[in-house]
Amino acid sequence: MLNFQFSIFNFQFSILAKRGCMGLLATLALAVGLGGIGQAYDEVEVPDGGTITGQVKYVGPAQTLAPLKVTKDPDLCGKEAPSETLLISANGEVRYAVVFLEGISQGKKIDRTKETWLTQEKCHFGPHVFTMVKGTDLSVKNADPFLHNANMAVNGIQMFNFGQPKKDQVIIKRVRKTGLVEVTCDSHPHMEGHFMVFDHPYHAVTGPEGTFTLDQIPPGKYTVKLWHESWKVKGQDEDGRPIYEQSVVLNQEIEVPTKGMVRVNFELK
Ligand SMILES: [Cu+2]
Repeated sequence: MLNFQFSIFNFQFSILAKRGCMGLLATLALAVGLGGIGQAYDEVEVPDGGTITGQVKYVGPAQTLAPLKVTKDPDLCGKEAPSETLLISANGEVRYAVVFLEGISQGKKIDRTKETWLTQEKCHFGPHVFTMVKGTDLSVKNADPFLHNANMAVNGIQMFNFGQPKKDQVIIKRVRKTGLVEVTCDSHPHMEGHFMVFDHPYHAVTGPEGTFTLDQIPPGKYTVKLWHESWKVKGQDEDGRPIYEQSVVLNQEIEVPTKGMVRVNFELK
């Protein structure tokens, strides 16, 4: 078992080092935290569940992320695209952080009717960050009148890679692995997005005001985790676009009261 894990470890490292996109330690921590290793999730009634609510704020030095250079299809996509890597409101609230419970093995039912969409429009993946549940479908749409492809790697290992040459073409894929997925388009190197796949329903992405809520949680002690893709530049690609350091992962230990609420705030700096 240890040997097997070690070989995966090395494989992930080689891919990640090549892409220069994300840290190995963060990947491994997330692989465990997302419930991907030898753990199942049981759906039960939660009559006395509690709620976790909170906000993510940026308190570090002022940041101005440069727009990304666009090298293809400028008529529709322009010559530059705004960066969505660190979106901070005037009050310091951070959008597109993922907040989730680590290693929860039992709780509320999973809503499998919820649709998950990823749209390629004007050379942009939207939404930039989202979450979904393993065993549900991801619908990928190309809204542009030229070729995009969606190249998806989960924990650094390729999961899907398909082209979409036609406008309004939709391809639906069932997602069968948990983990952190990086999405890129080989035709437009500035395009990128991220999503996380869980085997449980306790995860959320912060909105424009940096807020999140996780509800119907069985009372008890938990680790709440935050993931953010990172905004700290460590280099540049061949077209001058930034390459960022490893993802930011924060933890907090909390206790969810019976039918009560606990507030959890995170600070990025
Ligand atoms: Cu593209």
